[in-house]
This record gives sequence, C-alpha cells and structure tokens, in this order.
Amino acid sequence: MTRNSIIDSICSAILSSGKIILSAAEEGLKITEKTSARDLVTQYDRLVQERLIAAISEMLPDAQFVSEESSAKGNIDAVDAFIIDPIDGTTNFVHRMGNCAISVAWYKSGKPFYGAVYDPFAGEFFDAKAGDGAFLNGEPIRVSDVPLKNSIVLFGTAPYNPELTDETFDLVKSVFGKCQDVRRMGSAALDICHVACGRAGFYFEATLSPWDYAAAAIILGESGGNLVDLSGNEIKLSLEKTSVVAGNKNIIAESGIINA
Ligand code: LIP
Repeated sequence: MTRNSIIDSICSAILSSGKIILSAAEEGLKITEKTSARDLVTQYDRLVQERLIAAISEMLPDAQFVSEESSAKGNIDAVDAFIIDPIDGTTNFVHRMGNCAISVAWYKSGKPFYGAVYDPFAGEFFDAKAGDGAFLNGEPIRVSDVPLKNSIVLFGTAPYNPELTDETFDLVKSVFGKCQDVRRMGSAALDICHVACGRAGFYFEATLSPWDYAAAAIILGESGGNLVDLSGNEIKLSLEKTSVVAGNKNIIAESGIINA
C-alpha cells in the first residue's frame, strides 16, 4: 500500500469510529474512574481505540502504538508509531456535551508525518501531512494574525493535577485582561485545532499527555503555528507529560504567558 492509501484507510477508520461515538446511548455509558473522579474512561474510548489499532495494524503489522487507554505503551520513536487518543474530551462525552474528538498521529522514526483530529458531533475533520499544509474538511487553514485584544484564548484546567490549579488560574487571570475573552472547551486536541484554523489566538494547559496533543501539533505546525512549553522551549514528543502553549507566536509573545 502507498502512504497516501494508508492515510486514506486511516481516515476511513476514524470516520467510522466517529459513528460509534455518535451512536453512544446515554443509558449505555459504562463509566470507569481511572486516577480520580475527573479522569474517566468509557467502553466507547476502548472500542474506538481497539478499532483504530486493528485497522492500522492490518496495514502496518510492525507499527507501534502509544494510546491513552492502553497500559502498555509502544516505542514512540519506532519507524511507524501511532499516538492515539480515542476520545479526547471524555468528560464532555460523558456529559453529552459534544466537543470531543478522535485524535490519531503518525510519527515516523520520531518525526511528525500525519495527524488527524475528528469531532463527529461538529462534523469537523482536521488533518495535515508534514509539508503539505493543514486542512479542515479539505479546506486549507491558517492560524490567526489578529492582535491579542481581538482574540479568544483557550485553556485547559489540568483537572487530573490539582497541584497545578493555582498556576493555571493565575495564568488565566494574567491573560484575561489582555484578550477579548477566554474559554475552557474541554478537549486539548480540538482547542489546538481551533487555534490552527484561526478561531482562537492561542491555547495553553499546564500539563498534557502526548496523546492529547500529538496529532493537533502536526496540524498546528502546518497551519503556521508554534507549539512550545510554558518555558518557551520547543516540545519533543515523548511519553512524559508537558505543559503546552500552542498558537501564533506573535500573539503568544504579546500575552506574556511564557515564564509568567
Ligand atoms: C483531556 C484533555 C483536556 C485536559 C484533560 C484531559 P482526555 O483529555 O483534552 O484538555 O484538560 O486533563 O487530558 O483525558 O479527555 O482524553
């Protein structure tokens, strides 16, 4: 199979998994708490993960997987490594709020190759292949270039890490007076894609796992955006959690959030 035909098959697997998410019946949700009452997983997270891994493994039997709901993590620097969040924004999903996404990143020997983030509720499929630009439902997207005062800033609350609550809301307060407004939408992958298509100036969160941002990072990079940590350092994808600031570098600089 050619790389493009593999990408087409991955997109088909993501779209059909989206139908599973849309069909989830409220009474049918089996919700399990992982590390806390805020860190949830459902049978649909696991079902989507299983389907995606099976579909990709059929095409690339030697592929390695780093997926949120798998305890065993593969080699993230493998020749073909897939970093998967089957439902990013599970809390939104559990509360029937939409705004959640299937996130699949394909890294080749540690380098970004292809990323897809799909919100089945909104019918929005973001994707990007390294060097070929970023798209929303096939239309090219770019980060915003309006000033911070005219921009929405998105943030995450790092809900699994209460020790970061004060830092998070201090940063929100420092930015709120300089921007048009702030939003906490609940899916890091989608937040970064909203930045990539210019809907928001930038997004930040004090800590994320690689599956939360790996695919959206590729889309953001192809849309002209920057992905750094809260110290301003470029992020090298790894199994370690990291803070994330994603957006137009001028708007990020104007906000003063780096090393605030
Ligand atoms: C979530 C992120 C969110 C973050 C949560 C969690 P999950 O992903 O999308 O932005 O605040 O801590 O990481 O767990 O729903 O896949």
